[in-house]
Amino acid sequence: MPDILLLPKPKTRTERPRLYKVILLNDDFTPRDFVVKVLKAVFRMSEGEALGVMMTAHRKGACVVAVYTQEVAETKARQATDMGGQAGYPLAFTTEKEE
Ligand code: TYC
Repeated sequence: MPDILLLPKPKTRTERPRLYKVILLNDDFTPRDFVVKVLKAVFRMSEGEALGVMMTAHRKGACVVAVYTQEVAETKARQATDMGGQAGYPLAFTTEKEE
């Protein structure tokens, strides 16, 4: 018979971090190619991925861009929104907690 080591049951469980969606909102003023440029720069998307996300937001009003931990989601949403603001566009990204 092999010896077995009996370890005490851990008393606390490690919780998975809650995830947050970054959402791109449509507007009537930001040029399509500028939205694509921001998606590629901030979210490391390919041209094709960025075009798909931009067109979904354009047609439906909004599109989920990606999911991250809260800190990363809020930082990227702010960076992307600021890129629009600095170019004089109302481009907006928001974050929303995932259920
Ligand atoms: N609707 C904009 C236009 O027609 C393009 C656009 C797409 C802007 C998606 C924002 O999230 C957006 N120029």
